[in-house]
Amino acid sequence: MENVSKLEQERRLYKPKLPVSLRPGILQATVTKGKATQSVNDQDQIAKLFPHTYGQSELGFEVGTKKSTARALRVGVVLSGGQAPGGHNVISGIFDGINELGLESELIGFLGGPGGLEKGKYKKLDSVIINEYRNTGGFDIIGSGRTKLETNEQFDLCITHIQALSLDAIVIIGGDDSNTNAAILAEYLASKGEKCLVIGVPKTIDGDLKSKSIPTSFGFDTACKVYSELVGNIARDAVSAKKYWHFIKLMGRSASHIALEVGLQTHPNLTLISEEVAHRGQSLKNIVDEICDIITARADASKNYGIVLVPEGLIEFIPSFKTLIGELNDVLAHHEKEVNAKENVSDKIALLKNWLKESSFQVLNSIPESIQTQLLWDRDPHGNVQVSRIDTEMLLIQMVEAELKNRKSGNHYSGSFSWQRHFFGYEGRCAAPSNFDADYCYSLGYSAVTLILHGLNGYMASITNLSQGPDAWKAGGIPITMLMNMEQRHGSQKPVIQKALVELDGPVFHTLSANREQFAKEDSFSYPGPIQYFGPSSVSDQVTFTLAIEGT
Ligand code: FBP
Repeated sequence: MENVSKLEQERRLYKPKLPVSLRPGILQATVTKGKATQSVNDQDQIAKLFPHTYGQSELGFEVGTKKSTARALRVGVVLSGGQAPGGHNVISGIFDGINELGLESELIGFLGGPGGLEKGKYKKLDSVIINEYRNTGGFDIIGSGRTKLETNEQFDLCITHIQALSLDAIVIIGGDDSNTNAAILAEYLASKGEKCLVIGVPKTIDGDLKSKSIPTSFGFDTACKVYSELVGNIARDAVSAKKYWHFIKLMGRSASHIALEVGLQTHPNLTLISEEVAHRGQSLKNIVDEICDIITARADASKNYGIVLVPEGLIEFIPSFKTLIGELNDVLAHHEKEVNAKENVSDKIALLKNWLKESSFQVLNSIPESIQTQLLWDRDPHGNVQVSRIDTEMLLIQMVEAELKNRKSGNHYSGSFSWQRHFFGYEGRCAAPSNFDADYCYSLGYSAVTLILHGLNGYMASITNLSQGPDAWKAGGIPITMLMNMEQRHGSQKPVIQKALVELDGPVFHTLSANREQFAKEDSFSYPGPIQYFGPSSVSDQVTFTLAIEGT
């Protein structure tokens, strides 16, 4: 039986669009220098840690009057961290880009993420392989992983493989943590006098790798469109059956950009935004009360159904939980073995009492055992709690149920409450990239090659003006260090890329908050339907509300 779906067969023929400055070819592109840059915070410390790569200028590409000299390139590529739609197009952009420079150019794909670079596991990517993966979702062309490159031993192993393969450059396609890896590797190679360059590409469905020069990370567009289709379908079911409250957790480890975007696309009765919870200093009880107020008001209007969107990272933004998780991270960094040696959760909690502050211990003690267990699960290699495995929506449902019972006994609520829970995350991460992501990713791949051709190290490929369509896109690059600051990780201060959270005084959040009352009371759901890859451009080339509202 045929393995390649009809859609994939058609999509393989799609020719992604490039920014105007790269259309005549990479050799025709010139680089214009902007101002020297600084890190977002902790400038002195970051400058000291990155003496070779700190303070470089922002760059833009223009169409030049004469061509640069062609020079075949040997480039290694790494897919790092969580999957995001469009990764294969970054790789096909790099492949086509280096092939413009000479037939002896070669693209080496390191297998299974940064670990592949460390262990020297790779495969050569030729046109047969690349053509199979054009415009497809997933990272399966070479696989991905979350290994953190941080020790000199790891970097020295990378150098051995870089030298053996005579690589001119490595492109690391990743999120904030992976691009932090890229910046550190770039600095290390430069400090050792290695000629190999390191270029980053902004990936993550979470949308939190973002700045003025990086209007969005790739994958956010497609993932949000998939989740919005699903949430819209559920809303239509809710309004048809009129019997369930649906609690839908949406992926996005930390920032609530996905929940906000999906909220704008579908108009649920409540879209929780973690950053707002933190800003208002809300407790879990405050959030539950807010949900119950909406449920009660709708029950009074005979509407015992609705939709609540819960951002995946919510729990980490509730101030008391934030403190608890911060303390747990530090404690586990030093005492993980002792804690894991205890078999049952109650023994682990009793042991943790020795190291946690009393207030944090009380918070941990107040939550169901299932959530306690999930909070203690291993951190990822970058020290993050695995929030995708915490049943926050279930915790809310249980607490809402209890509160509504209370209200009923006091005659403050007369409705009926039946619930359904959902978690949408992995469903969207590997979808076939939308036209936007297909074009954006291919252009990022091309931009990465342009940066390499011009000998730039420690840069991230960047495309701006994204809301205006490829004819108006501006390609270039920014030094990765300009996105960095110092943060507490694994129990000590580390240089990392600062996550871009939802701005509560920004126009995107304002659009949601201006419509909240109406969304809560009425059935003003919107049904975006599935991603359209063909057909009228008004539908198939739509950008996210986030990009359109920000106009970036
Ligand atoms: P990146 O930051 O690497 O892009 O990963 C994002 C993400 O999809 C988060 O939204 C989610 O919390 C996490 O990955 C899940 O991790 P895993 O793939 O290890 O289950």
